[in-house]
Amino acid sequence: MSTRTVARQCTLCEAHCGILVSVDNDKVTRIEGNPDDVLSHGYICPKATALADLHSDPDRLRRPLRRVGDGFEEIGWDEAFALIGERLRAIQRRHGRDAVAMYLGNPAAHSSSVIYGIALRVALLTKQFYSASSIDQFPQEFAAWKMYGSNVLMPIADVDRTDRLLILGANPAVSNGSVTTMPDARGRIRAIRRRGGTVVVVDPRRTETARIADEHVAIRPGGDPFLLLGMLHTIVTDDRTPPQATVPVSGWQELVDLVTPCTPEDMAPRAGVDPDTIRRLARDHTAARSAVAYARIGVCHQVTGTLTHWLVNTLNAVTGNLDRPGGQMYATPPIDAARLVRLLGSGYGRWTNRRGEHKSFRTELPVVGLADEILGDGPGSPGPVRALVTYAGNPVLSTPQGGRLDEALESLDFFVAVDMYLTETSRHADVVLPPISHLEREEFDFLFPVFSVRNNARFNDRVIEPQPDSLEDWQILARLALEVVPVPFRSLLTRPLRSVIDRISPLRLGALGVLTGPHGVLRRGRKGLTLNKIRRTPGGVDLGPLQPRLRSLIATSDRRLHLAPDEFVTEAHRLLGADETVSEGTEFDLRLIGRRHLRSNNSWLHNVPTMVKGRDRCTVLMHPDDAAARTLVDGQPVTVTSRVGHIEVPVEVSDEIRVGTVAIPHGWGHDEKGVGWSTAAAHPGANVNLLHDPKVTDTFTGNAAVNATMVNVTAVTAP
Ligand SMILES: Nc1nc2c(c(=O)[nH]1)N[C@H]1C(S)=C(S)[C@@H](COP(=O)(O)OP(=O)(O)OC[C@H]3O[C@@H](n4cnc5c(=O)[nH]c(N)nc54)[C@H](O)[C@@H]3O)O[C@H]1N2
Ligand SMILES: Nc1nc2c(c(=O)[nH]1)N[C@H]1C(S)=C(S)[C@@H](COP(=O)(O)OP(=O)(O)OC[C@H]3O[C@@H](n4cnc5c(=O)[nH]c(N)nc54)[C@H](O)[C@@H]3O)O[C@H]1N2
Ligand code: SF4
Ligand SMILES: [Mo]
Repeated sequence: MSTRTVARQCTLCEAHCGILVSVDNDKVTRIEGNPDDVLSHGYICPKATALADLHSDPDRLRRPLRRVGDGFEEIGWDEAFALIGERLRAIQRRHGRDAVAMYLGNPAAHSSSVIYGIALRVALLTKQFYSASSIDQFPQEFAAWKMYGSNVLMPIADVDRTDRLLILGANPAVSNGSVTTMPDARGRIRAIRRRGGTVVVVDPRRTETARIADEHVAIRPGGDPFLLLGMLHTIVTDDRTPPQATVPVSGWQELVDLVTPCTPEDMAPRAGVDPDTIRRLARDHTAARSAVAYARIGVCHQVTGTLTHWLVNTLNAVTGNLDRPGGQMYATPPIDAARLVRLLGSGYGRWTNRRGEHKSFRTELPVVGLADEILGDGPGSPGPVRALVTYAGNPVLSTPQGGRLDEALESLDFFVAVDMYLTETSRHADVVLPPISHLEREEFDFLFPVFSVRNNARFNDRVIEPQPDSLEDWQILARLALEVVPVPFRSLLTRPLRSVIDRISPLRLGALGVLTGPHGVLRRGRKGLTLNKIRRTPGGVDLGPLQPRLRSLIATSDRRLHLAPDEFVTEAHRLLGADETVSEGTEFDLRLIGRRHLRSNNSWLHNVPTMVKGRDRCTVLMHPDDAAARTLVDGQPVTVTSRVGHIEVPVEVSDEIRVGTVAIPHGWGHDEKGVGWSTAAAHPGANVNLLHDPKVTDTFTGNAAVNATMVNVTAVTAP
């Protein structure tokens, strides 16, 4: 038996494209798109092949590491767990439960092991819990909670059936969709136009998505709430009949009162979009047979993140496009995760960070505050957090800390990183626990079918047998949970408890979830799904288009859709009355936004040679007029300075970006000592998050607002 082909999904980003992996004696010889995959139909992006490089990467850790002096040595798993257990238990005994913090990163969400990440969090019983969600979709969740009663009820865009797609602050042609899982977003967008529909992209940059759309609206960064208020003004002025919806609606009059004074003429300067365009966008949204506004990271990363997502959802609802084909909808996934957890509550405001600036949401605190919770007021008076566990995250590069997180991690009493690399973050750890590679996992994803544009059930077969004495994330996390939970007679009980836990694999839980889920045999009889049935169907099982189901999901106490939650209306009034000219006329004259590249994925694919070959990608993108005004030329090294930091990158001159705006990608800055990424070290780039102020956040959630930081750009002066 030499060459085999295994069907699974690429687990690098939310699209989870179906792939066929050919293996010859445990060596991957080819990765290609699976034409039979029911969601991606053969599409893959260039990153899929990185899965093989990641697996064979000599820099990838295979054994646990323990810190000795400035370096690390390999140790056995049992020894590692015993050491961690002792230290974490001692710290919690001495300083209280909240002395141990936990951070859960993005790839955690791409594996069913995440269930055990949550189990570890519960076992730690700490209020100091953080995740990448607070530099990501917190605003979207908060808006969903207030409008539909649960943070998990974020509606998704039915792109495969819509007649009009209005995209704000997302670049799906590169990202392949997020909180609307759409592999081959390019193909899906082209299909809208082919069937006679229209696509409009609202973005300060003429993005890869804008280039294949019917229209690009180059909004001013942060201008979205004004654009949306102006559109809603037009809609309610044209027709004051309350909207029809599949559930009863409240707040219509409050919404009308709010938007009536927001004329497109008044909104135009603050949106950076002319009044006629605002009116036209509004009328086209209303007139289309079906239409959906879809917004993502570009608007989450704003001080107005929550407010903007509320207005986006409201625009869809008032034009009759919520819970109907072609509009904003909810999936009916094989494991109905949203339905199962929607009544849990949002945990908003149950506790705060030590200074009382940030409220807990989803029972976590925003990650922008983590460094401060560790460092406190300095060496004599540290913060409440003395130890940290990170799982699949690299917050040193991915969160705005003004450089303080590096220092904070170094000052911890104890730090455990569950990661397969020595990263800018895990290099500070006392123990690093590496899981097996993505291709060694066998699993059933239960999260992204909740956000997919078409209902589907797909299995991930194992491609390569893991080496003996290696562990999966969930096994590592379950062992950690056992180590930290206060168990009487630990030495006697650990072994039997371990054998019980070993049997509760995420796969077994998944099988149960499918069986009892909306498509499962328990509900549908013999024709229904089991995990085995899904496993035997290599491209997955197609479960049909999205279905209206808000009526059964809505979780507000009065089971109404809330169009105008009080705090949003109040905040909108505050925003409309605010003086926005404060930051203008200062030494910082450019607005910095982010950008993503097809061959990059946050911070951790830069060690794969094929992902970093070619032109330098960590550049500051600048309009020719702005470059000329500063006598800068393409490729020239420049210093980008904000109120809290400065970095050096080359300038890239292009008219695809709006005048007055510059863009730098995140996830770079691999030049720290002790990082185990040898390929990445050869073209490190710079960490853009050193420019972002952790104090600038979304008003409601504390989500990092990294998309309108004021900066200046100057030529690097000779030393
Ligand atoms: N300025 C700016 N900052 C941003 C963003 C932005 O647009 N602009 N985007 C933000 C967004 S949306 C996100 S999601 C965050 C991401 O932020 P993070 O999740 O903190 O960072 P990643 O770069 O995804 O790092 C993932 C880490 O997990 C490890 N890893 C990969 N796979 C696995 C696995 O299967 N198991 C384990 N245990 N480890 C694994 C990798 O080696 C890497 O160290 O970044 C955010 N930061
Ligand atoms: N290739 C690749 N794919 C990825 C990732 C990756 O790093 N690389 N990361 C994955 C992750 S973790 C996530 S969360 C998703 C994110 O997926 P997307 O949300 O599609 O991410 P971005 O490409 O960052 O798109 C954000 C867009 O917002 C624009 N923007 C910035 N400020 C504003 C503003 O004020 N208003 C408006 N209207 N637009 C603005 C930016 O120019 C940018 O084009 O992508 C996922 N997919
Ligand atoms: S878009 Fe690319 S990285 Fe994302 S799942 Fe598909 S192949 Fe993988
Ligand atoms: Mo993300």
